[in-house]
Amino acid sequence: MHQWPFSWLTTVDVSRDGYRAEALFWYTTLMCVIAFALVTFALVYSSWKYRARPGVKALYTHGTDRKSFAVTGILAALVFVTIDMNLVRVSQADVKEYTYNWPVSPDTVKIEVMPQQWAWNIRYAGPDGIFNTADDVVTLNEMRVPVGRPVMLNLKAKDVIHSFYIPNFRLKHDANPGYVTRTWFQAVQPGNFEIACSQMCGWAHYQMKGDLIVQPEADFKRWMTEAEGDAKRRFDPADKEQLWGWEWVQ
Ligand SMILES: [Cu+2]
Repeated sequence: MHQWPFSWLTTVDVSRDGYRAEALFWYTTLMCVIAFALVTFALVYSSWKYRARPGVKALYTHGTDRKSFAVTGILAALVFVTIDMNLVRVSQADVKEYTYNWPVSPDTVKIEVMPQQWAWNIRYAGPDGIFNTADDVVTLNEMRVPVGRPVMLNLKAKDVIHSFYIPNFRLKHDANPGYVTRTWFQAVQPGNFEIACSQMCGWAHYQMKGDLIVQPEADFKRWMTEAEGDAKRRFDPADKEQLWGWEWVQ
């Protein structure tokens, strides 16, 4: 976990990979601040330097001469190479090392998430390791994960487009009706964190909140064992609605 100079302005980052988004965000922000300061300075300075004075006429230009074109071109190229290209370079590394680098270790926690207007349905495979069976552990607006283990999500919306957002992990991922999207994260410290929907999905969009509870391994195991017992008791073969899960997409 890295801390950035302005991290106190935002929620605490408790993820293994959140620093990637942080780096892109703060780099972009810093560069915009610098560019804004330079442009403002140039504007104020030029207004003062080329102003009308007694005996001197104000200088006006539309910047259509060769020299102005050259200066503008060089500055634009400089901005493009130092800011945009660098962002592409850094984010390409993130894509390679994180975004599509799906966790493959056997201790990966797999969770299916089906948001709907306006709640989060959460599903674990249960003891058989297969999704959409009677022993699945299903919760509402509550996702529990162990600290220090990769968590992989399969997302699919029930009705409209939603977006799974966990600010403390710098992670946002769309959930669409009709097909499965995937993402993953890993927590580095325990605690209770917010799950929010970051896609305007109807009038109660703002109420669409869930809890992400990150627990020490032993606590998580204890909860899971208990939940698996409950799952068996609660399953009602007559209720077809409850099997809303799908075959896991790795
Ligand atoms: Cu939503």
